[in-house]
Amino acid sequence: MPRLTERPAWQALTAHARQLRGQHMLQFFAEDPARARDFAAEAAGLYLDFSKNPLTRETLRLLTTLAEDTHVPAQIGAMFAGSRTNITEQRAVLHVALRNRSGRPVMVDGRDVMPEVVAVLEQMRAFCDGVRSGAHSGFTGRAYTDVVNIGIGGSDLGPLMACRALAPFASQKLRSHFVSNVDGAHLAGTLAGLDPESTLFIISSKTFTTQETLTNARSAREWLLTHFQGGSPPEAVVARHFAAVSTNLGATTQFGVPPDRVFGFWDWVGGRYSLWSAIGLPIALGVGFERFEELLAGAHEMDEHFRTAPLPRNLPALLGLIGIWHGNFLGATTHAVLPYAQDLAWFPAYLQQLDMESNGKRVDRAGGVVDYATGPVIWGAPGTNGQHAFFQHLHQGTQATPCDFIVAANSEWPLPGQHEILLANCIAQTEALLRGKSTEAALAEAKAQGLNADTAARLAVHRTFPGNRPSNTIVFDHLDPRTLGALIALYEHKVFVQGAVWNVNSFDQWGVELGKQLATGVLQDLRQGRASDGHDPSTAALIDRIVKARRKDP
Ligand code: G6Q
Repeated sequence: MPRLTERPAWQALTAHARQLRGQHMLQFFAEDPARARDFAAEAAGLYLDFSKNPLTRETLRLLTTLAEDTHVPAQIGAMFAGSRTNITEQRAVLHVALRNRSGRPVMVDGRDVMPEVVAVLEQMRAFCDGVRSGAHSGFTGRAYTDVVNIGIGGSDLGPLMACRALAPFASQKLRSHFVSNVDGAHLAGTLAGLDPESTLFIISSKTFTTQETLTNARSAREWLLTHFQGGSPPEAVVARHFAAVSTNLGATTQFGVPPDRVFGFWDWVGGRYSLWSAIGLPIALGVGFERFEELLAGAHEMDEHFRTAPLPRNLPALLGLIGIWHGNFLGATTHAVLPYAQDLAWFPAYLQQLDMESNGKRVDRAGGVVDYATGPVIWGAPGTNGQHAFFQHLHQGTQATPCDFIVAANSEWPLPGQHEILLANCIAQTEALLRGKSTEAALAEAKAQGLNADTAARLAVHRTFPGNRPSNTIVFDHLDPRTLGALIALYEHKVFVQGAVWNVNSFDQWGVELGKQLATGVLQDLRQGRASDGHDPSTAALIDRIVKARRKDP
């Protein structure tokens, strides 16, 4: 099989990019009156406008050929069919089974996993109903008022992002908190405002070996037991104030979590794809189990679209292929995610993990080092705040950064007038990035402001915007559980499509595993008060410098 970059479809795209260089998107709109209509697609309540990208109908045709040539449709089918898509860990990739509402079986090694999936969902439903109704209570019989999720990475970012995104739907009686960092500031700062008698901890860890999570969990247990000391049996207290989500049931029992409060999941669920499993328990507790099911249903609707829609109308495929166009043929190295929604404040960080951990890979599935760019740097922040910060770079910097603008037409909050302002800013930014402002227009504007001809001419060049800057816009009616489910699934599958074309394994994360191993030796050095042999000189000097500084600290 020829290398990816040597394939005719790749080479055709390279030549095509050369032809399009220097052309302005406004020209594409002028030449193709149906562009705005045809360069948009809709599924599962999400409307995607991709017309403000520097591409033509021919580009889309060539990108689709590339996807077909790299067997993207077959790879999609294989994932849904339970193949061992994660080849380095020999695991199926079946987060789609967790939200499978179709009644169809999902087979792994000849066995239908759906009965187990449904059983854990039912266990979650019973627990959520018990906590929310007050039937499950703390050791002294007080209803829980606060849920603290202790987890990190995939066991934190998904539920955190979704809980914040669905804040308008959350119970006022049950607040959710997320502690991930081993920096004591995170746990101590969170616990400072809480009452141990009405606090429920969820330890979320697929492996139940992650240093940060177990350290925070032990400290939380100590905080709890310190409050209850004097007569109360510690096991009984822990049993009423802890639940756990893990695949390591032996370790959760050892920690003291009773089996009926342990929620299992499976090795075919990757950490960053796990919010649909019991890792989503904080979401279900916050918004109620029915709404959690709506989240699953929205994701399932997107799954069905992804599985069946032809590539040119397939939203995740379009987003993925457009990203490949930017990264591999136009030279973009980063991608901005700009939700015009304060409730989606954690969405860029969530996508950062989803995308960068999945496709931040330099070796293809056959073990060869790739000679093309894979996953870009993902970054972003909610609008309109970003406009007052980094948008300067988007408009007038030397690089054209592809952006995704994400916005709901309606607000869930009781200040409807403000939402129009938010919407206007979002739409205006995409227009400004497209159109820019010519030097002549800037000059006329400066003169109209009363500046003299010299000053106006001097400033006009600084006030010029090249335009022709790319963006996608994703619009939906409401940011509700169903839509959020579809939105997350859209990006999960976008990442899948890109990994499939780049021929990388999007479902392992050896970079994270390295982090899990590395700190052990340095920790020993810090504890023994000097750098041991074997470090490079810089690391040894850093360890010694920190040891010295800590000795001064009383
Ligand atoms: C996600 C990664 C990683 C993982 C965390 C937490 O895909 O594997 O972010 O989720 O390292 O791992 P545990 O859930 O095992 O504690």
